[in-house]
Amino acid sequence: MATPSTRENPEHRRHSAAAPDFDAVVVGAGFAGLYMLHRLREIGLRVRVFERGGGVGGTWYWNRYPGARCDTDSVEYSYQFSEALQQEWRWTERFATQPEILRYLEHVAERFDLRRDIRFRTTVTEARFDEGAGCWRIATDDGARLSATYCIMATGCLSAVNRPAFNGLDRFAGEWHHTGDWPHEGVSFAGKRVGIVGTGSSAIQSIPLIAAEARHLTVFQRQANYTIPARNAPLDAAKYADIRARYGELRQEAKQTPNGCWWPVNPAAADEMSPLEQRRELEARWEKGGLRMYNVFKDVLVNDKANDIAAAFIREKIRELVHDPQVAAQLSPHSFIGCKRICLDTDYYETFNRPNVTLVDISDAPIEEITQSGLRTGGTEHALDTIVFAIGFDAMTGPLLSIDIRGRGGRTLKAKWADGPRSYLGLAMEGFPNLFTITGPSSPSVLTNMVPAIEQHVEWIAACIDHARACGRPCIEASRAAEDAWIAHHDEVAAGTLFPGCNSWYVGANVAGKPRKVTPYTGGFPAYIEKCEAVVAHGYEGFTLTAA
Ligand code: N01
Repeated sequence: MATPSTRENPEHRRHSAAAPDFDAVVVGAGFAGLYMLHRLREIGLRVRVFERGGGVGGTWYWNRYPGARCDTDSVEYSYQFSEALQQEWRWTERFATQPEILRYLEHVAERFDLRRDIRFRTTVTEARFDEGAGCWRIATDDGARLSATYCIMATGCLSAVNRPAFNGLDRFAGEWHHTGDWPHEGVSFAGKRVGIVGTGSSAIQSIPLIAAEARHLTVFQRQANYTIPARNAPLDAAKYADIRARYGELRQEAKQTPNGCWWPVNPAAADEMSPLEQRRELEARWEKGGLRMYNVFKDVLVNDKANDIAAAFIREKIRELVHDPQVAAQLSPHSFIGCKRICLDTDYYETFNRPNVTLVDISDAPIEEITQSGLRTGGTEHALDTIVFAIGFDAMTGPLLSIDIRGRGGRTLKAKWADGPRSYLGLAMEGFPNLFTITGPSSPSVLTNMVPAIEQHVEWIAACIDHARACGRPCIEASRAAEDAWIAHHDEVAAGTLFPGCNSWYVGANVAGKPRKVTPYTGGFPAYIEKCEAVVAHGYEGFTLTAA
């Protein structure tokens, strides 16, 4: 089918006072955008989705680096809104690889016929609320201009790449890549001297695979991270059949846990256990693998003494696994465990026993510059053919602030968030009517299993829009008082945890100049769901619904 010319295409004309072009615009076609489109269609809305990538998948479209895989069990990191989908899809491994998750999302897009409403390779650059017309005016990088009553940001929490800003990068003669924007054709490391900057999840997953292929790998570490063996394996057929038989019940159980996951939560605080009981609990969780170390003691994330016990246990494991005591010491983190995202690995610490791997501690000697033939730190130049930047993301607020969003009176989101993000439940904001954020700042988002968190938001937003339209008051806006109260509660809960005490992307510490603030809600998934449900039960308490 021929593409309509600019003149014929309604998305390329500026709109006047006529009815909006669409009922809703959704930005992003990852887990959140796909399900949002599906739900909005179900309630009868005309929807346009814009997606920057050339296909669906969001984070799973871009993060194609070696070893990329999910750190949440595949049987849980998947949609539950469709029992048929849940029954027909077959995961192959405990932790799915990026290609498998991408295949899953492509399957979802096909199965629910979603692609016809998605415009790919199109970045939304502006979203402005037109108070006169009561709609959002959207602009894209390919010149499209259109209007919609509702604007829903399904932009993801980790989709704005932290671009390398090192002096001299432009004169580097070799090749360089960012893990979050990896070439689709792959990268060959054979025979190469490779440097990797960063030791977060992306680096920890890719380092063992790059080391196995490269001539030499140099790892530049600023802060060491805690990582637990993933213990990935093919899914056991009998266990998987049992899960599928009880999927609904298990999903409900997960929603009762702070992280929205099936892993067992220890009901005991560390000081309610003997040293032997603590040890057994730690060993069991280390042996089982996965992120269950988050719940090893009830108080591990709020009590520094409990946290010290878990942290010391991991440091002991590092000393057992890494042959060189000096390297083991450098790999041992000194921060609280869990206040930076715990990583999962396959043979990460063991990789530092290889003769072709060198660890360079840059905690006291930041990278000075990239040279034509490598990288200089601490006055020493390291000769490199390829540099991998595994330096993470401008998390949670970055994807939203990369769009010029303007609410009532032309007020920018950037101005509203100058001292850190403010929102009612991470769903909506005062001054920005009919704008919703899926897993936005101040919702549990990255501290829970993302897919159920996304589904809960999508369903809440769809029900809210449906209600607003049905009662003839389609314009819905969070009140300043409700937003203030939520942020006060959010900040108070966060202050009672260990999260403020770490330089992590949860607090924005990894991006220069970003206001420091614990951004995800730390009160747990059940408390959050309860609050969202109470808001609805009290007639959308904290929101104002108006006719225009
Ligand atoms: O990014 P990160 P990531 N000079 O921010 C270092 C999710 N994820 O892409 O710790 C030198 O964690 C930085 O150092 P420091 C998961 O939620 C999930 O690895 O800030 N170093 C750090 O070591 C994860 O938490 C999965 O001192 C610099 C590293 O780069 C999140 O994404 C897989 C630097 C960045 O680590 C982000 O993970 C992968 C500089 N200028 C990711 N700037 C799965 O589910 C930064 N660093 C499997």
